[in-house]
Amino acid sequence: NQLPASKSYVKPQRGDFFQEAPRLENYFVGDASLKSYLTRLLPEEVFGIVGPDLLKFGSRVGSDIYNFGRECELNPPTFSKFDAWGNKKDEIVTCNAWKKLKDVSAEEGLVAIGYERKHGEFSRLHQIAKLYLFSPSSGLFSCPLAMTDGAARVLETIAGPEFRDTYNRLTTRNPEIFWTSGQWMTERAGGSDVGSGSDTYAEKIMDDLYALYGYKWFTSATDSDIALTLAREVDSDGNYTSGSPGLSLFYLETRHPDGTLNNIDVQRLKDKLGTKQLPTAELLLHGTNARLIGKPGRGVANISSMLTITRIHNAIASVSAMRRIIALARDYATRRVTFGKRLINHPLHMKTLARMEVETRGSFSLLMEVARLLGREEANCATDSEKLTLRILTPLLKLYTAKMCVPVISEGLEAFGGQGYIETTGIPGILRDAQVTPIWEGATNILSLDTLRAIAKTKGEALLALSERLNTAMSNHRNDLKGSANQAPSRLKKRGPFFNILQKERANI
Ligand code: UCC
Ligand code: FAD
Repeated sequence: NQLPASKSYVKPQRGDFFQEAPRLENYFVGDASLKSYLTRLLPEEVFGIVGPDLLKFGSRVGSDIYNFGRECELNPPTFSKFDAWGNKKDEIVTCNAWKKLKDVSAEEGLVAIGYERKHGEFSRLHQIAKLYLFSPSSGLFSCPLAMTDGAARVLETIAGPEFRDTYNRLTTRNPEIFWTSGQWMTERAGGSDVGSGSDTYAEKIMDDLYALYGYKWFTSATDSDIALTLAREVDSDGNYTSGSPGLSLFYLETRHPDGTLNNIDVQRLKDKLGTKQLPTAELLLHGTNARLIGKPGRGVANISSMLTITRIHNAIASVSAMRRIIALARDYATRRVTFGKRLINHPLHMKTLARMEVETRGSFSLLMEVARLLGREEANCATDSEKLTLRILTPLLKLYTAKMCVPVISEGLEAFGGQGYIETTGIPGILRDAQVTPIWEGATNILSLDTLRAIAKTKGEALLALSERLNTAMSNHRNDLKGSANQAPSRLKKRGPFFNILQKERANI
């Protein structure tokens, strides 16, 4: 064989082919299920306000907010125990983008919308739709927001008027005064079994003012302004009640008015598999000033209303991460060519994406149903049956969406081939962060047991309410399917291969 005269192919070269990256434009515009759900569920006048807000926000979560989130991923928090001269400073340093995300969260009303209740029973739907757009771009600022929302609910429903100023700070749109909250429940001996595991003691100083002594094993968003926590009251003779009935709920501010820590030693930052953007620390409380909230000994029951909210936020994180990776994978499928055609034209690839889509849409519907019910409960217009359904669906929503998001996101990562494994694409972080959702806010088995608790506490009424709701949904769904089967095949075809495969998948389940 003779080499051609030019020998151009033997010179070193990078080649002419560069793969186009996946692109997303406006996240609200691109999310067909979110748009169609809100159009269907919200009254026209409410959609007239919510729609434009989400449209504007859908663009931000793809631009400045996305960039802040990436900056948080690339500049994780650091911890510095001492200053150069050996003085203890216990400083958790977060990047500027993390601080900006706090301001954005206030300005956009990401907690406030749920409490202003401008749209009555639909306010939670507005807030949760907005958080759903925010979460995958948020650099995990979604985590402090979840706990802030939960704390606001506790202060609104259980705490007295002396906590009004704090409540206002948690629910404000003014970044200058906006505060976030932590939720410190877990200790070394027990994250699930909090009643047996809690070894934090509360010594009364006077009235409702206490000093807390203990070691909190996991505290996320440790840079928060306040925290709700559990501790065991000890009397002057050192007596206390063990187990869950001995636990009370306490409110604390993490810093004294002069800016120093409120008798809290930061021991270290956790070295985690994911959620690296988020500071999670171990804390030693040595006389931390705190105030009792609610009745003594009702700590677990009182913090449960916080758990209801944070578990719904957990589901927002799980479902929106699934949605994000599918959106990216779908776009990529229009840009990546293999075996002579774009991925979107390989039926097997599209079937893989369609399976993910079905799982995500199911999870999304469950999330929105819970959001709808929560909004109705808080606007005092939920029926008894709706309240019971909300109680039983909340643990089911959390456990199911968290469990499903890990395999769905793993599959989504594979849809990018080797590029899905490359850090700078931003895709690996989605999988890493998903793995925490089945663990925190109650591991899956604990949520299964909470479902049984909901059934037992209501003497089976919650299960009955859910089964009635499911029967109605199933019969509506059967009618919908009948309706779509009657559609002209040519109309289905026009919607493209993705839609056709989705229809088949729907028929299979
Ligand atoms: O992980 C955490 C933060 C992570 C960072 C934030 C992520 C935000 C979301 C993501 C966004 C990106 S904080 C730690 C979370 N920890 C947990 O979730 C704890 C998991 N363990 C449990 O849930 C357990 O089931 C316990 C602690 C509740 C079990 O305690 P007990 O004392 O053994 O439970 P009891 O005796 O059954 O219940 C005590 C009382 C009862 O009320 P009464 O006395 O009136 O009968 C229960 O009905 O508490 C009530 N209760 C509830 N009420 C218990 N659970 C609930 C509930 N879910 N709803 C209503
Ligand atoms: P365990 O309770 O020891 O559970 C271990 C396993 O046993 C789990 O799979 C569980 O499902 C199973 N199990 C336990 N009991 C039962 C049972 N009765 N039946 C069947 N199975 C059971 N906590 C906070 O309070 N505040 C925070 O800010 C916070 N941030 C966190 C951040 C991260 C990144 C992580 C990973 C955790 C965080 N946590 C936080 C702690 C988290 O809430 C706990 O890890 C979680 O609740 C589980 O508790 P545990 O680790 O003690 O596990």
